[in-house]
This record gives sequence, C-alpha cells and structure tokens, in this order.
Amino acid sequence: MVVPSPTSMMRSKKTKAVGIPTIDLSMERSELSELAVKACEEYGFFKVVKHGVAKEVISTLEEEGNKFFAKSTSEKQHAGPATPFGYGCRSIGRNGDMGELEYLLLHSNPLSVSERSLTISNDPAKFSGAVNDYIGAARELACEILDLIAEGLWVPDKFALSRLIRDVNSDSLLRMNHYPPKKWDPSEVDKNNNNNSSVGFGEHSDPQILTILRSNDAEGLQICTHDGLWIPVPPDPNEFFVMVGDALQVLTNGRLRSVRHKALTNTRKTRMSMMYFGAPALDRWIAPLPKMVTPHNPNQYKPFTWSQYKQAAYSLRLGDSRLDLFKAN
Ligand code: GA4
Repeated sequence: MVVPSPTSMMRSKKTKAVGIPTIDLSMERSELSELAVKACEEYGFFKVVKHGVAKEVISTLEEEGNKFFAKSTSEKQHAGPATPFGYGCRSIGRNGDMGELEYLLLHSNPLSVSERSLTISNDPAKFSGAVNDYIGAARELACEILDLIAEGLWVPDKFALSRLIRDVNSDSLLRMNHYPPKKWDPSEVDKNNNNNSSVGFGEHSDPQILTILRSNDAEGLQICTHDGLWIPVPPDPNEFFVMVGDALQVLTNGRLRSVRHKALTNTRKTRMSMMYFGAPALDRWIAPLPKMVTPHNPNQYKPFTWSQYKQAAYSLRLGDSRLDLFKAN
C-alpha cells in the first residue's frame, strides 16, 4: 500500500505538505511491483520500509563517517580532492557549483575503496569493511527495487535493469554528505521568509539509474514534484529513500522521470546522508528498453554510453538538464 506520510516542517511559499509514497517491502510481490511503478511515475521518489538491511551495517558506516568528519581540516584534506574521488569541501563538480557541505565521494569498486581508505581512516581495514558492507546491502536493495520496477512495467527480461548495476564493472558510487548546522540568524528569516535556510546541495537530478539514500534524523532534503512544487522530506534514520535517476528515465523511455531534489541546511543539527548511486559500466550503451518503445510512445532518446553521459554531466552545472542533450530529433 502507498501510505501518505504527513510532512509539516519547513513550509515556505513554494512548498506544500503532501504525502511521500511509502513502500513496505514485506508486502505481496505482485502488489509491490505495481506500487513501486506508481510511486516512480508520480514522484520519482519513495520511502522503503521493512527493507531487511541490518541496522549494524548502517550504524557502522555512520560511525566511520562521523569519525572522519570530526577530523581536523588538514587531516581531511589528505583524502582530497574529490575529483574524481575522495574528500571535498563546499565545491561540487568541476564548474563552480558550491554548497554548505563537506563530503566523501567513493567508487564502489572494493579495490578503489581499499586504496582510498588509507587516506581517510586511521583504521583503513575497518573503514573499507564498513563501506563495502554498506555498498553490498544498498546494491541488493537497489536490485530488488529494479526487479520490482521491471515486473511492474511488464518488461519480459525481469533482470534487465538490475543486471546493469550488478555488473562487476558497474560505475556505482557511494557518497557521504556532511552538512553543518545552520547558525540562527533571525534577520534572514524576515528577509527571505525561508526559515533561515541556505543551500547545502543545490537542485539537481542524479545522473545514475537509481539512488538509495539514508540520512540521520536531521531534516533538509526536499524533492520537487513533477508539477514543480517543493516538498520537504522528513528524515527517517531507520529507512531508505529511493530516487529515480536520469538513466532510468531513458531506459523507461520517459515513463519514469528522474526526481529533482536539493538539501537545505536549516536545522540546528548536523545532517549526514549516505547515498548509493547505482550505475552501469562506463562502456555500457543506454537506450530505452524495447518494451518501453511503442507507436504511441516512440523512442525519445538517442543512445549513449554511460561514459558519454557522465562526460556531459561533468561539462555542465549541477542544476542543468543534461538529458536535453540526448533527446531524439
Ligand atoms: C549528482 C549525483 C552524485 O552526487 C554525483 C554528483 C557529481 C559530483 O558531485 O561530482 C555531479 C552531480 C552529481 C551532477 C552534475 C555534475 C556531476 C556534480 C556536477 C556538477 C557524484 C554524480 O554522479 O552526479
């Protein structure tokens, strides 16, 4: 069942309190696949409960993340820069985007994780163990959801989507974002009527297939509905949030659309989010699945490799609509 959960915090002129779809993974499979597709069609976003991921897998990575971000700036900078992978502070991507955050960006490949861990942690084996366990669990969850989506879309090959991120050469990533609490400035509330928010991570969609997000109990995440309304997402540290990425939009020929989202730092608490971005291998061609192309909905995108799409993403700004570059005709 899709259960609307009330959202009440952080309302401003451009936000609206509406329900975020919630999917209980312990439910009957046939019902689940329909609900997953419905949530992806309507919001490109949903919350997953009863997901089966062990609490310790989450808490161990969270502790490791907290230990890292508690280090001194100079120590953290040993793990930088974040291009292509490592520690980043404020600067996002390569074209001048900035946000009120610091982060760790890691490739999901275990060898890459081990190598990076040497500059990140005083106990690299523990850190890489925590990261690999978390990635493994998040990947399983992403695959389960992709299989449900494929079923709900009546795609004949039920593993057509999950196979892309199970690939040993998958370019999936893990990101840990650490947002400092916002210092309270009452004059800003009056000026902007925006609850003293500033942008932690600006508006964008994720380029990958599917994102699995988990955060601590600090608010800040907002998603944009397809009709342009911003909805605050109440944090839920025990559950995961799922986001449709640009590549899934292409694979489904536009039936599921990627969700634009952003993170604000309007909380007195430090926010830490951990995202697994499920992506194909770099040389993998991405094009609408044959089942999704019909006379009624002809092919909407030119085929591209994941590497070409990433290059396009990194040549643009965070908020740019990079899918436009690959529209057919
Ligand atoms: C958004 C999703 C992931 O966090 C990310 C981001 C990447 C980065 O921070 O380096 C990008 C951004 C993200 C999309 C457009 C480009 C690339 C910053 C940027 C300006 C790691 C990803 O894959 O794309």
